[in-house]
Amino acid sequence: MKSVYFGKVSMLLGIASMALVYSLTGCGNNTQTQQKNPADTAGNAFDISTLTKITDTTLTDNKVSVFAQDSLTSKNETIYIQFTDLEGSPVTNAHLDYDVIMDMGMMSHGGPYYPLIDLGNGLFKAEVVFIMANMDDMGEGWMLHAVLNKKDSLSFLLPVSEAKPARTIPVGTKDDSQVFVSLLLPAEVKTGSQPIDFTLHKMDHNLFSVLDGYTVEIEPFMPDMGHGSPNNKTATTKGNGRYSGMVNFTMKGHWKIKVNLFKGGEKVSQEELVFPVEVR
Ligand SMILES: [Cu+2]
Repeated sequence: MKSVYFGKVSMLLGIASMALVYSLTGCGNNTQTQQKNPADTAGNAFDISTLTKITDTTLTDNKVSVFAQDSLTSKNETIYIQFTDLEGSPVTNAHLDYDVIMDMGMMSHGGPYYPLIDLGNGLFKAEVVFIMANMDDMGEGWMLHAVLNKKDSLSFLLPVSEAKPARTIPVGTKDDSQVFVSLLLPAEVKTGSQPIDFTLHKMDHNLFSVLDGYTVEIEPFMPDMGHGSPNNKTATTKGNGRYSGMVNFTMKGHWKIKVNLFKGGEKVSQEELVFPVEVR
């Protein structure tokens, strides 16, 4: 399996070389614009009371707060951005653009992120893949840049710690060089057959684009007991870099999921990825 240490070093080398082509003025040109999502806006107003506030800032007339399900770690994360007036009432007509940058001191780089979804009531949903954790004494770390109503520019420092166990792992591939494979399962799951989702993004200099057309082959096994499980289903493309399959955990305990990328029936990932999962 891939050692975390070597994964980091190779990622840093890749990032150092792409720093040469990165400029701070260039980061605005791939800013994602918001989308309306009928599925998210059709139901009742989204309840943010169960979320954790990560950070906030106050403008002349508005307050902008950033929420997440829990703390942020180095994986595919969903972030919520809320606009209110100074009294806390939602600002319903806000327009928002955003991007993410990691400031590592000597250099900066981006990461994959999806277009914003407008949940209504001044609330927006962003999905970001933090490809590494903030590192002590190396720059400011991850920052979320938001532009409100095409004029007010805001920057939020995001505390991103290391995901344990790893949920986003880089791997070399035959055609697409470095690919970030993100497993969307939490660290702990229940027994039984359940959906297993991944996102795939390729890194091309400082651009991170979604990667479709692969299949993600999964093989769960229990290292302590020397067995796997039947009736697993390879994750196949759903578009937008998203893949979905089925995984079957037949008993409680420590499981690992071996993951390989295939394209046109051929294995194209240069090494097998291993994602630990605790089944309770
Ligand atoms: Cu970094």
